[in-house]
Amino acid sequence: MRINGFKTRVVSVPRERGPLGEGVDSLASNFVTLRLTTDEGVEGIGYGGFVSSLMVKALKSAMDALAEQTIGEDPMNNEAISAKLFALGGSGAPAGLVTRSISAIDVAVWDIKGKALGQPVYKLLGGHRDRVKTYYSGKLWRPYSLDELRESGIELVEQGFKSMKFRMGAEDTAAKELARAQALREAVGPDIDLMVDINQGWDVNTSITIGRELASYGLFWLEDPVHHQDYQGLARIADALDTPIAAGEYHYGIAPFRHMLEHRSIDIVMVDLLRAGGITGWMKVAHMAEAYNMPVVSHLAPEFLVHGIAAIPNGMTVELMPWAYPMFKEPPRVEDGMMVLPDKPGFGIEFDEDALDKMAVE
Ligand code: SMN
Ligand code: MG
Repeated sequence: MRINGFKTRVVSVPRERGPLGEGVDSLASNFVTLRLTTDEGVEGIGYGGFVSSLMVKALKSAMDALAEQTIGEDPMNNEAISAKLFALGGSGAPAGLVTRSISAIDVAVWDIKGKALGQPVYKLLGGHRDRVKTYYSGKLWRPYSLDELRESGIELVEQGFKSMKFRMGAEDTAAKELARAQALREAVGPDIDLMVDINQGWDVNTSITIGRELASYGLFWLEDPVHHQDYQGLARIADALDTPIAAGEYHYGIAPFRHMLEHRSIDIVMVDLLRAGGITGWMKVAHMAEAYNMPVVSHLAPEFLVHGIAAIPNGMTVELMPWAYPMFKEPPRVEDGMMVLPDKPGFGIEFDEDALDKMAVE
């Protein structure tokens, strides 16, 4: 079987306002959808995205140029395809749009592998379980007022979610930051797992000072308190606090995870699909984390990463960020707070072409 063609298109998908501020790109997510075809009629899908509207056309150009280079390749050879594309995309230090493009192509390649072999991707990757914990992450953003936090938290509990993530990191005093945690905890009660994402908003001392106060709200994890490359700073925070520190979403490729793990910067390893290099890179990080006795959590793209978390013994929970869901016919189901793996071959999801037509840019 050989890859014999591809199709990309740019779409702008409306969504809940947020995440971190108001303004341009706060009401829609931009994606480049990818269909990779083969001479045997098997087709794989993927997408690149989570980039600004300014960059999305450049992402499409990069993806087109790299996808062109997969023509004639055997889609079973994901490592060979990935190595070839990284070399062509700027061997040495590829990141940014190059990695995001290669990741999308890698996802489509894995979709083809699953469909050609008649197996869901999570089984090809290891098949550790067929339903996984999930937490809701598409609300409780930074621009929410305390009242909005309370109301949305209660709504999510009413919808059956036992676990959810909110945001802090932009208030001008520690008291205002802490008020957010207090408001949400009081609203949802003691039995709901609450994660908090700081999105690199604090420095080390602020993280330790506020982090100690946060302990009384029983948080499930504290995410990205400081700049993602401050490996030693994160390690100081992780040492000082009992609340587990989660980080990893901002890193491109696999080597930064080695540094975070060696420095004991984190307690929970968060891996982004599009920055890690697709499923191929994501799985390498997941296995590296296992060797350090650490759990892995997914970042964005739940429709694909539910397969990664289900495949591995150290998969902890899937981030339910529904931003890409309007592009698909049947996004993964959630039952009793658990995401259920589709039993169809490949990733078990299909683009909704009518929806894509309506959201197409140009
Ligand atoms: C996040 C990152 C990118 C887009 C939206 C939200 C956030 C998360 O850091 O962890 O979900
Ligand atoms: Mg985050």
